[in-house]
Amino acid sequence: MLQIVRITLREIRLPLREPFQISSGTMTERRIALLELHDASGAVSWSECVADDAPNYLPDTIDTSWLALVRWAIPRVLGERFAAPGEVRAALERDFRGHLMAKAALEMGMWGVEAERAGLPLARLIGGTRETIEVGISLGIQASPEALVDKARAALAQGYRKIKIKIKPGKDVDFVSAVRKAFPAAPLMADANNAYTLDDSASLVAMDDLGLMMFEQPLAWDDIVRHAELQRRLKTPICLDESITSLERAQDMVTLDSGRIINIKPGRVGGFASSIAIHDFCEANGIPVWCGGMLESGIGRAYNVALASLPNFIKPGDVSPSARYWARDVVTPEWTMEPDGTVRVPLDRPGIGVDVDMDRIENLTVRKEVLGV
Ligand code: OSB
Ligand code: MG
Repeated sequence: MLQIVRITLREIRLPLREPFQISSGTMTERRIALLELHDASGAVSWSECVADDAPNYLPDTIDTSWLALVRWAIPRVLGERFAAPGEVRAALERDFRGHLMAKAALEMGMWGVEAERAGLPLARLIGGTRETIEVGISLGIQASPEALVDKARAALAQGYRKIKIKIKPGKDVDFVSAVRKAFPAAPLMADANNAYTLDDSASLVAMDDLGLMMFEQPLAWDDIVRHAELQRRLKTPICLDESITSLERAQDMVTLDSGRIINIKPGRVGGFASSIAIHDFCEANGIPVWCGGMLESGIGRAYNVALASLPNFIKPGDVSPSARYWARDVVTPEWTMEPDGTVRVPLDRPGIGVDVDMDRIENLTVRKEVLGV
């Protein structure tokens, strides 16, 4: 029986080693909300909210998520008894719309606590079958095609199994073509973060013969219908990210053929129960999935690694090692990548697989709120 008696919410600020530019904005520092969850049994675990400062990815921000957690989500869970973490989602969904990133942070934390309680690695608790995860890198928009080629060369030399190139109109065909020309056989893909409309699909069509693994979320963040029209114009599979916020949206994608691959980010879909449901549905329908990332600290990364150990995560995920993002992470050991481009799933200890560096967290904390006893 899970029973959370206290949650400490913290906001930390973590500067990125280099700015990360996507079509809708540039990030130089992450504002990260962390949850420390205490169970009545004495088990403790941590989780992370993926919402950032601005609503340029989805509507959620760290400040709206904080409010949703304090005012609505945490009060539904605190002191309540749950037979299993899979039951938390229903408690958070009843008459409570949206705020999926807040719900996900709390729900995932309950899986982390249950893993501690049960004495199981998180990956094993959820039925993960992999011992290693294949890793891809997500490269932000660069100043020139030459600069991008240099970044891609360095990433391939480090062993990355997939290179994802952020694009937007005017920073697309020349950039992606230059990388393809330099590395004719490399596993490449492009992510537009909603920067296109059907009217300017010509540049996507112009990249259709570059042998890309997929185009990620070219059209609007909440669109399913227009992506189906775009998919009809392209050979390259479309992968949806922003548009897939639930199992139902994944079903819609398959019904309409709006895309053929899904990027699952647990923080975007409301947590692990929803992620697992989407994973299982995709597996049954021949849709490959991979685990996306939101520039998480080592705490959120632990959940992504555990999730990506499920069997239908058959394409490399955006689960780069700590050193890709941070001068120093908030966990020990930090997440590392092997020379063959894989991250090891921590299977030798219960829980999320890493220790939280409390001194570092205290130093980085800019606000804190304690709920419960
Ligand atoms: O679209 O996948 C995205 C980061 C912030 C917001 C949106 C996205 C991303 C990434 C980063 O691509 C992937 C990573 O965490 O390495
Ligand atoms: Mg994306």
